[in-house]
Amino acid sequence: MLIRRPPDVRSSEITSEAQYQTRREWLKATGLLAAGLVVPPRLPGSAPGPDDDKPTPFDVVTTYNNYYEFGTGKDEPAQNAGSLRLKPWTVTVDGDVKRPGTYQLDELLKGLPVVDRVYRMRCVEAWSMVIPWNGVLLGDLLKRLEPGSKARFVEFTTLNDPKQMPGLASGVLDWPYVEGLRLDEARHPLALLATGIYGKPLLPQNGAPIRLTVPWKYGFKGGKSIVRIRLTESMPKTTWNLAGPSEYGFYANVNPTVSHPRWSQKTERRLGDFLKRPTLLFNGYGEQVAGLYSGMDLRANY
Ligand SMILES: Nc1nc2c(c(=O)[nH]1)N[C@H]1C(S)=C(S)[C@@H](COP(=O)(O)O)O[C@H]1N2
Ligand SMILES: [Mo]
Repeated sequence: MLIRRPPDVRSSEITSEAQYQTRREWLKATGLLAAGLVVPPRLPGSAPGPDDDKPTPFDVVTTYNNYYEFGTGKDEPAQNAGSLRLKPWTVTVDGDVKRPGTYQLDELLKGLPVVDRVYRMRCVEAWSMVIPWNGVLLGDLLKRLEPGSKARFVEFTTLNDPKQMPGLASGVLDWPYVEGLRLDEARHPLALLATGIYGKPLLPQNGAPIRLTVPWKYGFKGGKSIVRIRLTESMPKTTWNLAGPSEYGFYANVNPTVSHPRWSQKTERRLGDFLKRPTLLFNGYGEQVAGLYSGMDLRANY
């Protein structure tokens, strides 16, 4: 998704159908497929089975990351984020909200029910993972903070500390990293503020101590290491949208029929899989979330 320098959109992540055919042909030719020595690849377009959503191993989830404040390489966040100071951590709440303030994180979340959620995560770069999170519902926190009558959007700003984050020295994005949701999206019960992963406290490379996960949207909507939550009347100006408005929309709902200008979004590579799989509208969460967008043109509002 990087627009000024693309180190992480590897050609392996945008393997074409032609390459797919070649692999299949090769398997056939070597007789491996017929001999039952390899699991027959699922054909593109066939429905994923229940097994296909098994959690991506912990080691992969915590070493293959996008967190540009710690470097644009997938391995750099795990290498560079370990020393991130997580305590004290404050979150400033402002804008059109009845309980503004700068809160200690513990205080902000105290008493909110902690839930476990295993979510697919589809990066706009056409790879995906399945991640077991725990955390609090963003909707529960918003109820506590009481948005004002004019609030229609929620903006999230993430940590911008050059002393701790070597990637900030690069001009790869305009910092701080800002993301946002419409208020009704933010209140949807799938929108999670994650504070844990695989039953452990969240690791810095995954956005400790608190990050957003919005499983029906591309991964970049989930800002890591949040320090500010602002309720606004107008649509927040978000980092990736500002960087490449034709490539990264505000909505960023996973949608196989809306291509990125530089690659198709029809398929994805699930980390650990040999072959690509079809990408699902709303990342497979359409039954729950499609109603948020009824009457909206998803091609215009990508
Ligand atoms: N602050 C911040 N948040 C971020 C990013 C980032 O570079 N900086 N990358 C985003 C992108 S592109 C993705 S795909 C997810 C990756 O989350 P993960 O590394 O925990 O799987 O984090 C998102 N949140
Ligand atoms: Mo991403």
